[in-house]
Amino acid sequence: MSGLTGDKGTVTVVLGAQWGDEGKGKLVDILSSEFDLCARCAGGNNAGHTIVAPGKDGKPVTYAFHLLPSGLVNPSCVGIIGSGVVVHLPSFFEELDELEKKGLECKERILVSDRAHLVFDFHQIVDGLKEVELGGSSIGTTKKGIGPAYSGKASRSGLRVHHLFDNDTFPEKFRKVVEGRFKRYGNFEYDTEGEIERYKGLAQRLKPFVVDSVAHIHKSLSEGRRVLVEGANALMLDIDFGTYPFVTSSSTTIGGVLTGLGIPPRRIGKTIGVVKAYTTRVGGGPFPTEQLNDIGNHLQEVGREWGVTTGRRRRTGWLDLVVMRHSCLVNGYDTLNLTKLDVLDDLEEVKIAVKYMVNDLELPYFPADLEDLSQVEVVYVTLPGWKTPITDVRTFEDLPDNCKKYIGFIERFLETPVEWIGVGPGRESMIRKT
Ligand code: 2SA
Ligand code: GDP
Ligand code: MG
Repeated sequence: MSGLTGDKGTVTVVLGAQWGDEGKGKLVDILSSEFDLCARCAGGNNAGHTIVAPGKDGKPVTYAFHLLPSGLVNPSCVGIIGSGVVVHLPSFFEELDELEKKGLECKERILVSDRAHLVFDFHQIVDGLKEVELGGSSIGTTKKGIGPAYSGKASRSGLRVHHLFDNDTFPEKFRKVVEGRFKRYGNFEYDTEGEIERYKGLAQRLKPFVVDSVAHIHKSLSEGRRVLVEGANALMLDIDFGTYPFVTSSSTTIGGVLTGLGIPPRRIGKTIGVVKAYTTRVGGGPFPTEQLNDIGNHLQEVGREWGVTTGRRRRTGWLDLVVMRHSCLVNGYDTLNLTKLDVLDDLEEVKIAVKYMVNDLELPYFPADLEDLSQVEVVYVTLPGWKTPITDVRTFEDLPDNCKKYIGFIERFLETPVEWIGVGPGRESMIRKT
């Protein structure tokens, strides 16, 4: 395939446009054959990307990525974990081992930023304790310690990868941070000294992977290497632009690509938004088009909507173009990848949310205040279904007419072209509409 990369010296970015699990990993996997470096810029092992690709014997293998970039499925692509990511080292090594067990040799192809913040087990314990404290209004986090690690970073008490290599100061810094958490949450069970010892070993294991990621990415770009950025989580989970506080704790939008990798805006060549043909959300928080009915169950079952990291059932609903318009404003997608269109195959009709009304007045923008959001009445357009299986379709022209109409409606409403159309989980089940 040609024309998949942006201009020379720029990065191509893949971002989740809704509440996550749109199928970013699959697009990243497909694109990565054209790229030399695949970077993660935000989040941690809360993310979950499923890739179905041929293994060494040609049979399909399902890979689950959490912290590592999905581009690693391509054997000539190097993965890099940027400085905006938070890294839980035991999980990092577990994931590497798991991938190697599945026949994916990637130990020589993964780099970790020396500026990335570390997630420790105590962050995960605190994540759980915070959720308990919130009771009925808990966020529904993945309990991977993401929020506590980012709050440590923002309050300038976090520990970064490079801190691991200073044997004289690391133990004292570590004890101090744990003490702070004990003060706040009580003396939860935690073997501080045991962890300090464990991290001596982990630091030695990590050493060969560590780089100055800012220097590495800029050098790669100046040498003409092509860089792909894999977004984790998604716009509506962004700490600033999502449904706060029901969000994750990082910048999951285009801004997070710049701050998470240390690149200037002119380095962004192309931004692709990944949007599911319907909507899902894991965890708590508002979801205006949620369908707590047979339609919702159908989308859940047919779409196999279970979390990759926690196995939780994902909530489901109709495609929401009010959300998508907000998403397009913030991220400025050049093109879209509409995924899981095949999941709608059996439906008589398909609905798309196009307006939020309050007291008979249309809200001009996606509201910041969840109180306002809880009062909206959603206005839908209804389009006829196509009632035809599309998983084996490989060209846009061969899609059923009603399916093309569904895509055309989205493109016109968002004034953004759909470049890719997902019609099944496998690598081959993707149509490129040029
Ligand atoms: P956290 O753990 O602090 O980042 O959780 C905060 C909110 O962010 C949501 N979140 C996610 N939503 C969708 N997918 C995610 N990744 C996994 C997947 C999720 C899983 O790919 O399936 O396995 O459950 C993800 N990670 C975080 C989370 O639900 C909270 O609403
Ligand atoms: P990500 O977090 O955005 O990478 O998405 P996930 O991997 O968490 O969830 C997407 C799920 O949908 C995965 O199980 C994919 O294998 C699957 N998937 C991706 N694209 C398609 C598609 O076009 N059709 C179908 N049926 N499944 C898809
Ligand atoms: Mg996911």
